[in-house]
Amino acid sequence: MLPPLVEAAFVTGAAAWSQLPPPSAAEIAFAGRSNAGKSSAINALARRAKLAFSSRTPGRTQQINFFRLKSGAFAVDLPGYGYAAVSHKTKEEWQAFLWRYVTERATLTALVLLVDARRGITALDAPLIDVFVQSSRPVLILATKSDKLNRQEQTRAIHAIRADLRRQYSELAETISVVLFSAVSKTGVDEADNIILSWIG
Ligand SMILES: Nc1nc2c(ncn2[C@@H]2O[C@H](COP(=O)(O)OP(=O)(O)OP(=O)(O)O)[C@@H](O)[C@H]2O)c(=O)[nH]1
Ligand SMILES: [Mg+2]
Repeated sequence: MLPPLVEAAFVTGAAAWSQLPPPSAAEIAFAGRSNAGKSSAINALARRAKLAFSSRTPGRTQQINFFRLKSGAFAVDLPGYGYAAVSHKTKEEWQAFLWRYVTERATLTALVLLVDARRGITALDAPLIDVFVQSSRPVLILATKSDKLNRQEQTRAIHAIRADLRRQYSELAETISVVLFSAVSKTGVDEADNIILSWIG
């Protein structure tokens, strides 16, 4: 089976609700803090170096970018949240648009949440997980940048994330998957492919 993001193609970017494409096929959002590695994860899954724009400068992805997949579904690269140096006004506007997209977009069927493996789930990520769990939509947590950890630290990081989730969502945990990931070493790429494939068929 072809990995689901291979041959993904950029369709459009939206900087406001009115610029979103009309809802059609299923959308899978890639979300996470600024600099967590969302765009890099999309590139790794697409087996392309520069499909989604990745940058050392946090807050670089400034719009909601839509990529059409082979299956007809969309992968959606979201601007990061939690980057303090963005002006307060801009930050608030982005948070509101992002929040509206994740809570109101009818075609948004699943979430890929990028968290830094060294940092785990933060207070800024939790509300997003809540929205998806409460609506019974699946969540894949990619604990990324795992290439920066040794084996023991990787194991600890994954256990800490799973323990956090069990504490929060005891009976609902089966809609959440956690995968150790790296866009650099490609750890977890095949596993993420299989989970995304199970969502979009
Ligand atoms: N070592 C390592 N660095 C990574 C990995 N993934 C991303 N990075 C680096 O982290 C930085 C941010 O990556 P992006 O993919 O642009 O992050 P993003 O979440 O899309 O960032 P924003 O769009 O600005 O919110 C870049 O310097 C990447 O090269 C990874 O798996 N390992
Ligand atoms: Mg980005």
